[in-house]
Amino acid sequence: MGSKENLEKRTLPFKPFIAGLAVGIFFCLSIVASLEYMQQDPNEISRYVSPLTTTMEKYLSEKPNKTVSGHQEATTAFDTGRVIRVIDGDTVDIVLSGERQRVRYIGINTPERNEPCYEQATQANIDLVLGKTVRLVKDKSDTDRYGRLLRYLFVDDIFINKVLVEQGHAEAVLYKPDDQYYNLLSDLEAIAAEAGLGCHIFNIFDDGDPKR
Ligand SMILES: [Ca+2]
Repeated sequence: MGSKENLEKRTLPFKPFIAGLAVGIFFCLSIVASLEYMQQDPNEISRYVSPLTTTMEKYLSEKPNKTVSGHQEATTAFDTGRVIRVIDGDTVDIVLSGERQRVRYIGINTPERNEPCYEQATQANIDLVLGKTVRLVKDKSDTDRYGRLLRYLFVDDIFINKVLVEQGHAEAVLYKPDDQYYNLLSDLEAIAAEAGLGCHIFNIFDDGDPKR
């Protein structure tokens, strides 16, 4: 009797330990088994993950679309017309829906009629757009005080305002509030000035008088 009681007293503290160990082993085996199972069958993982992924993809794909369509409303609200006359480096006449409209390029300025390099800048503009179909893209303003349309011009993928600055035939000018490309155009003007391209040799772009 005495020895049996002693045996029970000795084994009693081990019972919770053994039970805990068994539970622990069971959990470890369950995790290992489920990991192996998932590794073996990737489709099984995707079956659980895909509803979440699909929701996320849907959300992500919807979100940029919303932004893009908002962006498109702002930047692709464009007209397409044909350039019938070039006035100077930054102004043209365009036929839009059968109507003749004068268009002033935004973000840039080219020399006026009485200034050096007027002929070259005008010729550069003629070479780029005369007789061509152009896309007219608005920034924020529609027209200036002279009733001219204020626009960025594109011939296919060629951004005309930008090319004129790159060539050194135009300077970048911030006509508020139309500032969408001002930083880009400023950087390109600095590069053209550094290279002494186009009109920069006449030093006419730093007079602080960016006339329209
Ligand atoms: Ca001008």
